[in-house]
Amino acid sequence: ASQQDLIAEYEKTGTLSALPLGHFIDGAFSQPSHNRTMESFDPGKGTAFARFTAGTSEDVDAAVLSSRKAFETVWRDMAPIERARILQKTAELILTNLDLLAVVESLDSGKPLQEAIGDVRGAARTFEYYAGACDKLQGDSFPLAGDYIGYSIHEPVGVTAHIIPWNFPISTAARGFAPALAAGCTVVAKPAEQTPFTALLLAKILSDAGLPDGVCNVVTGTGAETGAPLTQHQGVDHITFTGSVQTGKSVMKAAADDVTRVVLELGGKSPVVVLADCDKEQALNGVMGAIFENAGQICSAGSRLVIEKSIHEEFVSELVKRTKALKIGHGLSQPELGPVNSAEHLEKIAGFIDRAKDRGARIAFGGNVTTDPATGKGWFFEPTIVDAVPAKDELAQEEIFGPVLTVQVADDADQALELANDCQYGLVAGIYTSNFAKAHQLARKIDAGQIYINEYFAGGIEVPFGGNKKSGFGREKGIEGLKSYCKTKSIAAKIS
Ligand code: TXE
Repeated sequence: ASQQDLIAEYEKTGTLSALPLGHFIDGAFSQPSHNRTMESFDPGKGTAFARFTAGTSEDVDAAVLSSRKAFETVWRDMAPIERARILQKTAELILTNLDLLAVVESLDSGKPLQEAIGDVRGAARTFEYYAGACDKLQGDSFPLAGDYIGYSIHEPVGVTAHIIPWNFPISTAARGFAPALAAGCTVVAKPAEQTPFTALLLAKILSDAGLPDGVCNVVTGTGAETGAPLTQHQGVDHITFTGSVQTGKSVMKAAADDVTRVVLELGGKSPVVVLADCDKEQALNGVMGAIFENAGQICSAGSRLVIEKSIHEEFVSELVKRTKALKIGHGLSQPELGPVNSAEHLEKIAGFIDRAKDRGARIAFGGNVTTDPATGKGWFFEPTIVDAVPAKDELAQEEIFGPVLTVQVADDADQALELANDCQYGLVAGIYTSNFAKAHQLARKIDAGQIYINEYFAGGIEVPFGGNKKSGFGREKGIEGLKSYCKTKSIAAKIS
């Protein structure tokens, strides 16, 4: 069905018939065990639109067992080029199903449809990238004395667990599944309970592309009832977790119990450093996208503008003008700013701003809970700019995960660097300047996993991604992301 047909179906019936109800285990959708289901909500309306299975630890056991069997009997030893063909076919089928995946993603998460389309295209690109890497996982050889040889090979780590958040459901699933599968690992995924559907649909697409049964299983449900049993499971060899710092810590503890490998991609409070010599138009566009894309619910959102004093007033007043003009609406109405993902999350965002107002914060624009102007419904927060925030203020230190930009004023580039680093997180930093040397000096000195110069969110699947400090550790994407799913085995022999 086309985008228009799907949207018409949703408007007419309040749901979509293409949505599955069960887990995806052993190559098929299962019936909900014990008839346990829960609701998924449309954040743009604040109403439920579909049900899905509330999994249990028994379901997790079944999925891990299935993945273990598939790992040992079929996937680990399949020729890399055969794996590559399946991943390449998956990339193609994701694009064939683009309309369905994008409409479901937009409906489930609330994000603007055009952003969801970008995410789905990105997921296809991720599979294409790792398809090409399957048969290039080369080892090394080592220079030993004459009568010895030494070499290394990269073996798949085994069964990999993927705990997926609600802000980028299909992107995060693809970013984990594709390199894991390319390396020869099998997958058990637990999508967020707010957004379960695209991971399920992706598992079905993988199966349609020829992935053997059990190589990719998806179990839905809450963090406590399915996520925790999965991360604690002794049959799991590697955990990829994307989510909050608090849950990340408990995942790391669970991993420690069994000495399981773990990659943690946690929150951020990323600075966008704008220096007086920048290209203003470029910087304004960058700052707007960095904070208002996906309503600021991005781990790498540029949520702190660190701006040089001499251009502060002029820059912020132009930002306010543009922010005022943003078209707010339901994700499927192609707005510039959609709702936030849940009622609880909206409350959390509002709490940050209410406390800031009590402290006398300078709200340059926005600052209130609102609704879709077309319907008076949904979980929306006004795009918000808070000016001249002190470095130690909660707004400059804590992840809000909403459309709220905190402005910090710096006397010069040195102070901008200090402010940029004065934070518990270290995921991303943006730099806007026309001075090449200054840009790269700052890039070296800012403590973050990735730096974007003169274009926020620059880069693609080729570039490794991950955090420093409380933003986590381990890297996803790129060849480094693939290596995370491999164990290096060194082999040395005496040949005389
Ligand atoms: O995260 P959780 P929440 C940040 C953001 C947001 C806050 C809370 O600031 O406001 O976290 O969001 C699963 N064992 N980020 O509560 O709890 C859960 O079911 C195993 C940043 O949604 O971390 C979901 O699938 N799994 C972030 C996933 O963990 C558990 C993206 C994330 O949920 C579990 C999302 C447990 N004990 C939120 N408890 C980013 N880095 O992009 C929950 N889960």
